Amino acid sequence: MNLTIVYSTRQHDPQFVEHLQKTCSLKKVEILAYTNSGDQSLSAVYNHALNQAKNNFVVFLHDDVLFESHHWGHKVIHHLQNSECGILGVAGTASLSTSGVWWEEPLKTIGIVKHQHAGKTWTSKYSGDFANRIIPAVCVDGVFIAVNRSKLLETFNENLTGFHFYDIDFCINNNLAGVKIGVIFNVSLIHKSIGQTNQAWEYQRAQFLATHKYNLPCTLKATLIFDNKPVKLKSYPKVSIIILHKSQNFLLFNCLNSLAEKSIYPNYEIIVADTGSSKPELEEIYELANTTHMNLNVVEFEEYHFARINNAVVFNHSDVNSALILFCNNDIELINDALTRMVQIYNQNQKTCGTIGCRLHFADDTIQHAGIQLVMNQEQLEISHKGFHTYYHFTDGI
Ligand SMILES: [Mn+2]
Repeated sequence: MNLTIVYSTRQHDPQFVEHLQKTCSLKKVEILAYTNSGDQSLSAVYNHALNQAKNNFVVFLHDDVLFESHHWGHKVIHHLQNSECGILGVAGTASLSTSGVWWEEPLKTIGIVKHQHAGKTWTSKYSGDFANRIIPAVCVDGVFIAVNRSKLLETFNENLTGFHFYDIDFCINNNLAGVKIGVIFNVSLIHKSIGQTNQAWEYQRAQFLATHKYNLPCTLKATLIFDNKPVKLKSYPKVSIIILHKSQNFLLFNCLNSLAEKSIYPNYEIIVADTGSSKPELEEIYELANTTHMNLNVVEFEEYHFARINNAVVFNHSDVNSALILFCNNDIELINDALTRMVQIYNQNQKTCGTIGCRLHFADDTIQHAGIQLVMNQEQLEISHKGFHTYYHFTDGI
């Protein structure tokens, strides 16, 4: 399996061809360089290339990029071969708003690209880094577009003149036709441009919107990204799991079920601190405590005071042999073995870390927080939820 690389340029530059050959690390790569001073639109050039390319996998590039990673050709081929995607990019979004500007909804953008301009290099983090994963998108930026020709259902739109919006239009048309699109992270490139918009860009944005007015916004749901590989530890210190509860038993039962289903942690006790459930509700909880294989105890309190009750359970009701305490709300469900993973982090960082949390998602799979962050904002210390309401603004963990 091989790759065809396509780009359009104003002036032929043999050094760029050499750079592509060297960094993609594919001996038999086909490079189609089109010298075009502007008389042909990019859509026309790219459609021509789609017909000319010898290979099924084709990469469309700007001529102002530098690759940082070697073997990127192999990585792209691997992604295209092993995924459902017809189109891959390095930057894009899971939601294109009615403006047609893909970076306009920062909560839903995806990808990491370096930029270089006037001697400065900086990194645009449109999301966290997802290493070898592909994150689903509705469109990707034209700086780098890799396609699986046999999966494409639409070509580039030649009604779009010029050099802008050909990429977004191509993606949206394919996406609407059912082609899967994604962003990859293991191909690292520097774009020698700041991506500034201009009059031509505005003109073509208007052209694009005239066609796609009724297709926007075009939005995907957030996808839950998590690791599910079983984790084995050298030691399993005892954990006391403390859950405050009042009524709404379905929440507690879903929480406990998820723990039973997802976690293989062998050494824990659960203490449900009830703060005023009704008698029948309490009976249900006691019945569960008596029948479950989980090590579950119930303690009843007359009042509801989150801090005081947690303290009381820690000091008066938890096993003195417990090394660790997990304070857990009743309205969460585990999606993987977060308990074992948190203990793993504890085991690895015992000397430096006293408190460990895990990433929390809302029910719509967006992020509630990927940790709580403290930021000095001028003279003020601010506390906030890292990644709040974003799709992918967190870094994939262990
Ligand atoms: Mn460019």
